[in-house]
Amino acid sequence: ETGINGWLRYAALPSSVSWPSIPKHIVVLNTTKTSPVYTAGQELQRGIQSILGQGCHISNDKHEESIVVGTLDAYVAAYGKLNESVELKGDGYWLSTGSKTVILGQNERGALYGAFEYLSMLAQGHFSTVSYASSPDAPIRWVNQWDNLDGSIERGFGGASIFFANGTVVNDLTRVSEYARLLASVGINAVVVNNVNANATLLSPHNIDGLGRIADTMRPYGVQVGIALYFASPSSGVQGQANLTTFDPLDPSVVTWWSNVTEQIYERVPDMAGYLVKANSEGQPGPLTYNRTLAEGANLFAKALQPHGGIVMFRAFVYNQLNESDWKADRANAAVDFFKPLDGQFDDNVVVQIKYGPIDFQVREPASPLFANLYHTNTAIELQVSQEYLGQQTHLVYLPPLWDTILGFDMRVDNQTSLVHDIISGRTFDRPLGGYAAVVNVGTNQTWLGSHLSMANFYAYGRLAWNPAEDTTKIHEEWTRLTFGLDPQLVNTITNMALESWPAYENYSGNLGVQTLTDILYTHFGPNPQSQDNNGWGQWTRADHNTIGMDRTVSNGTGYAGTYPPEVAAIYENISTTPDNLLLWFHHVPYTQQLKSGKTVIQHFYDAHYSGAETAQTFATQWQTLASKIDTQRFNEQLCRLKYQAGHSLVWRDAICNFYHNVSGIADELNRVGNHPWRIEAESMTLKGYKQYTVSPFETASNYH
Ligand code: BDP
Repeated sequence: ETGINGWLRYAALPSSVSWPSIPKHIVVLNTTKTSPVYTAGQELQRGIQSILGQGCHISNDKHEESIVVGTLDAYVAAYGKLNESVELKGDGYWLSTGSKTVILGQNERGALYGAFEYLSMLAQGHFSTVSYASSPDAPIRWVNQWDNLDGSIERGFGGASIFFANGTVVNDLTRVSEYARLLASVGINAVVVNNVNANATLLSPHNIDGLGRIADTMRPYGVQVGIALYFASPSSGVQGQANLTTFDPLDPSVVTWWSNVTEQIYERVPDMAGYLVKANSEGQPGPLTYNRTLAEGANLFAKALQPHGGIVMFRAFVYNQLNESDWKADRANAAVDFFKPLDGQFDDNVVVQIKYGPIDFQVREPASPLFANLYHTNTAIELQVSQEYLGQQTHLVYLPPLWDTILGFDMRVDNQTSLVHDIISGRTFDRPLGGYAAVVNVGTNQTWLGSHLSMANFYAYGRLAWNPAEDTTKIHEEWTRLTFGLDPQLVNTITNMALESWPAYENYSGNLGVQTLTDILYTHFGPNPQSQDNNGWGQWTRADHNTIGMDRTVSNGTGYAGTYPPEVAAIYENISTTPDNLLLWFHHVPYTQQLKSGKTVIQHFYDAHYSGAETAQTFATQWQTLASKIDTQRFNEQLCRLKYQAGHSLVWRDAICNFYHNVSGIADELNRVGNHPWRIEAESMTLKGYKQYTVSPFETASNYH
């Protein structure tokens, strides 16, 4: 198997599982081929055939023993009222199984979600009768692709774009349809198809037609298309559009330009989801270029979209490069600095899309304080399924436990319980819109993400966006059953590896809240601790010979701790109440500072790096115990990655330990650092087809080479 079907393989149930009789008729309450209800019927037929080996007949005639799928309204029109009182929110479904199985959506895609849920039960061998309603926690459940029109993908680790090549939309959209199927199966309702570092040429009439073809391909799955915009498009000379001399958001000609282009898009894509905008960030133009506020910039698009029902996802990832000699400058403060004063100034169809932490998708960050500072603004969280700083899919890192630390974090707004997931769902501040976005970056590789095991992150993202309270271990078990099989040993082993993976990665990359210590300047891969300092990106360890960590207190530091509501701010302000795993995020301390565990900071560094790398050594061997239970191709491909991770975790361990050993001059109590246990030196091997060279940064090689 290549992995192309992800968790939708519909593998035949093993002979050890027995099941009750399943209806052989599928009644589909909408036979229009572009309808998600029609898709649901097709999917049910395909799945039941494949999982149970049972053929089903699809029709819209009534049958006593049947699976009925459609919207709740269509059902009531055809069959009369349901016996139960069913309350569904937007996109929700009702599922009731038995000799008559009923799958009803609040809308068309809700019915499709219910059908996928039913098939997931069958594929996992669950046949007990159930009757329940399920509705998503939030209306916005999007993914962002960072695809460029030339077919490359920014931070994409699974091959080239499935959407674009040579400046335009590809002809063969088969993979786009398969992607929509995966997305719908976990409740994702829209995908922004192009990079946030956007290109204006997307807006040419030819490319608008291409977007139309993408939307037509995804519509049967209930997945809407959105696009990322280049703020300066009006003056970029887009072929087929007027070319202005300005992109000032308050200039009437600019306002007209955007409303014209938006109308053209809706003519071709009547259900376009909306726009995603990265402005005044990392060199991108934006409203600040004309001394207009970010809200004025966002509202420009909101007004163009409003008549069509579209929404603007406006990114809070706005920051200026900082001057490192200014020790009070702190990039972590940027989002609150920029957006808090604008609270209440955004139109109702604007959603501020906030990365989960204040910096940038690091292995450990506190929850972004911006979530707690916008009372009158819709918000969404931005997660990253692409493991940009987290091993780029060559390392196994199961991310949901990390996301959980943010989604379940209590901000104590106005001294009340206010979990991040309640803020983004709109509950806390009574907002009409909100939800989730994740950078996913699938590519043409048959595995989608480059690694079979990374697909668990994609799957779990959808499940959590639907229900953030769901247990992340259970989600992983479910994914494993669907992806690899029902054998309990297999499910336990892979889930165990997954649960160990984020703590291990944090341990061998960067712990105590010091961030990943990964190369920050360009690749974002592999250790490069010194690149964390002396750069304008503001991800600083502030390490010197005696001390380490960034003082973000109000009393002595950058003031960042004070951007949280008072109860949380008080916790982070003090070393004694700051959790160890964020100590160096908030405080600048001596290497000899004692942690709550009783260890010193530096000894914890050494121990954690050794222990993380040691755990990583076990992944390949745990995987190998499953050799007879997994098909050869997927087994071997994953094994290769896990072996790579085992080796690379040692590179990480030694690079970081050596670096801080050199800087601090403090010995490892266990005398391991510098001795490189388990490591096979390249210099002591016979090099065939390899040559020696000097490695940069030098810490990544034990002997500079
Ligand atoms: C950073 C990525 C960069 C993105 C940026 C963003 O390295 O490629 O353009 O985030 O989110 O993490 O805009």
